Amino acid sequence: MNDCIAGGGPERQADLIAAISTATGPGAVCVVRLSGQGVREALGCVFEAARGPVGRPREMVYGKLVHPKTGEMIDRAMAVFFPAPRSFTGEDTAEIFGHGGSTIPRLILEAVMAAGARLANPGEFTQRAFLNDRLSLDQAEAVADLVAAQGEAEAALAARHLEGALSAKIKPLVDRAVALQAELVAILDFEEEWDEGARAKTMGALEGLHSEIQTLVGIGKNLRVFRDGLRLVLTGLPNAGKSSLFNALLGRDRALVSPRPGTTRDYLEATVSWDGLRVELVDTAGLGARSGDELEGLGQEMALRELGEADVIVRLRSVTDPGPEGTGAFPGADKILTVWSKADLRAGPLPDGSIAVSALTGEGLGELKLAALEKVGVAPGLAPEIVPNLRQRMALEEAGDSIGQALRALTDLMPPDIAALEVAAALGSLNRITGRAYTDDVLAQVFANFCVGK
Ligand SMILES: Nc1nc2c(ncn2[C@@H]2O[C@H](COP(=O)(O)OP(=O)(O)OP(=O)(O)O)[C@@H](O)[C@H]2O)c(=O)[nH]1
Ligand SMILES: [Mg+2]
Repeated sequence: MNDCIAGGGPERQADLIAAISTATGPGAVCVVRLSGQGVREALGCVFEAARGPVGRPREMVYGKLVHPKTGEMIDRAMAVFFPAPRSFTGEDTAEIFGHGGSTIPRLILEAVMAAGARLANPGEFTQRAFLNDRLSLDQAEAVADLVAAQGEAEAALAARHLEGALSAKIKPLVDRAVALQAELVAILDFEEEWDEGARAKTMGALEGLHSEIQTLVGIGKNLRVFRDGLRLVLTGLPNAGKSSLFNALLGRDRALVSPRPGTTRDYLEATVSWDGLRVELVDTAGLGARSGDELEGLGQEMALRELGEADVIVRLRSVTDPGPEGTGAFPGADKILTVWSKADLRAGPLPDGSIAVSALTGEGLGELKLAALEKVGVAPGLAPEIVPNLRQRMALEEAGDSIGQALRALTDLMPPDIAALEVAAALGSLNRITGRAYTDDVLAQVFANFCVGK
């Protein structure tokens, strides 16, 4: 048995952490990851390579895993060592590939902890990668998004952010803010030379910067569905065919359908994928004249609440019983997409530009999807390069506000150092996005969303 106290290694490495990086439960293989000071020693304590030593850089080795204290064999496994700085965290790192399931991963983890590691906090590997400059903060967030992605659109977006697409947009804005700030500070010494023309030029540059920041804010707001998915709520009179359409869009009979009005009481949710985009379909109780039935009333209240949560409200009007034309009582008028239902029963033509669907024949379902996506600004095939998340968007909004203040200061003919201070504030906000400037609070907020082992 080896002498098993991990330690040594370059000064700059943080303490040794370990975690199971794969999901628990049935699975052929698990990965236990280690990072920090003493990785190589700890690996030597738990892993007996079949041939040659373990710990040659980036070389996968086959061998036997043993508990360092008892010497008991745990598993046959593979292990690989990544020396600092060319590793995910930038520190010495190792990965052990053992068998999966509910027990072996835990035993491997216990063994590496007996060899001197402590259990990693959520996101601690990625946090170290950020602190060691392996990733920017927006890239670190993309790691979590990639793991959490539900559907191809979310995954593709996270992959682009991981490649640094957002940093690439922020960097030139930062450069321009730096230049503008320097210019405004320099003017202090030559204020007499700062004539109307020079002032107008600086203001033009600030306006350009402001509008680009606003564009990114707008993308974050308008294309939010690429991160959060789209919540589509079906509403209409009782019997309008909501549950039938819900089933047709889902491709299976999930909701009860009957010719009796007031069939649906509780709301029903189901997730589908449209063009890789996650769509939450919600079927609700019909809205309309109440029969006085208590449950019907409760169902309608619930339906109204759901309308408030919707990104798109599909309001069905049956061709056989359309009810009133207006949408007066509905909250969220701008989210409403009016759609004719039971199109197979129509007697004559419908008004121009109407969307008509039939749950029975499947007519119009494709059109309905396109129109719903268009309602939230998603054109067919749209794959946005970036969509700032809420944290990033708030920082962008703050940056935009500061640039706006700088412009106001110059418009009001205040001294240029006032504007310079505002530009500096904007710079701070922009730098928070990529993590060039950060506080412990921001790190805690970002990495709280991670799982252990990432
Ligand atoms: N011909 C035809 N009948 C339909 C279509 N959609 C629904 N129906 C019929 O209309 C009746 C009501 O359908 P539902 O889907 O239960 O309507 P709903 O809007 O969910 O009704 P409530 O839950 O009671 O508010 C049922 O008898 C359905 O078979 C359609 O596209 N074509
Ligand atoms: Mg129903």
